[in-house]
Amino acid sequence: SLPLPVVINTWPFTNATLAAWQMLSNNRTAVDAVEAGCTECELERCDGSVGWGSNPDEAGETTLDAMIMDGITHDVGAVGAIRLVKTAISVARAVMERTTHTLLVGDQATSFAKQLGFQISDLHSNKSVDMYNQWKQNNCQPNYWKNVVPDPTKFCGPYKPKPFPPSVHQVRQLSNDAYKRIGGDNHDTIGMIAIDMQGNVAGGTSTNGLNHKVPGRVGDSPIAGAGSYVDNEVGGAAGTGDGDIMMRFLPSFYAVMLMKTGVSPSVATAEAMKSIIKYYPDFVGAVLAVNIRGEHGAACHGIAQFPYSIISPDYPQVTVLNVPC
Ligand code: SD4
Repeated sequence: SLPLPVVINTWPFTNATLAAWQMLSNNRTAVDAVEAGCTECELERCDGSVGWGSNPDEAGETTLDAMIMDGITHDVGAVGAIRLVKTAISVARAVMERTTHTLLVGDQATSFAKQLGFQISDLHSNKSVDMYNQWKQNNCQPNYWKNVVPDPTKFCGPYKPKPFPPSVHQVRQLSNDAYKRIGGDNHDTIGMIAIDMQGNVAGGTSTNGLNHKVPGRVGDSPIAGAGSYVDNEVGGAAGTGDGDIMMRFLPSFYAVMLMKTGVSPSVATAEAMKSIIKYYPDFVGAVLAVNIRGEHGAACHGIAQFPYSIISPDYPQVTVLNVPC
């Protein structure tokens, strides 16, 4: 018997896995499953890295990135840095199903959601306000800037270009600081792949991005091929980690294309990681993949191990598998 249907997702976000599984068990589609799973994380605010009320940007606001991809049609819908809407994955699905576009961003993504009847809500929480205030008290470390200096009269920005280009070493130092904030306990984005009873594949992601990001920043998560990618004839992949780096390599696309040539999910994800590490040896992140035979695997870098959640006929109880990095 085929080890299908299957749901796999990043991190030990097992309630999300179960919410997606519930859909598949009721003979709903892979797209329904991915939306339900990512919604669960958005409402639960998985690890503070998904959904509202955490990881405010430099202006203190939480904004969300999400995408969904349908393996049957190859349609994609996504939102980048959407404001004031909690259910980013459902807005992404609306972009896919109610427009011929792929990605809407910022305020205009909010207006789109509003037109379709999505609730407009404040995405601040006590936690995000505390995080923001703490960052300001800590002199507003310009975590994601390089080659700039803070205005001395106003340390919390705006930032000015540095008079001279910094050395390669200084740039690397800045990047290292950014990496440190992503690893460790700061778990990430949900990235999920579901394959339904009919063997159709869907993928999706949802995240609030990175703490103190520059306002307007969009990460890898809503970018097809970066945050997630599926091909109904092959399988799917999804990523988590330092999205500013990941989106330069399209690791999900790369892993799926390797699987298409017959490579196993474990090897395909390892190769996708290698392509990043070659240029960014301090990269922190992970990619997981599953093929349409239900074989799965993941690869990671910069953390001790990467846990991912799975449920399928082979794992009838939701299970967290740990991949050493
Ligand atoms: C991003 N990849 O926005 C996402 C978030 C994440 O560690 O996974 N953070 O870069």
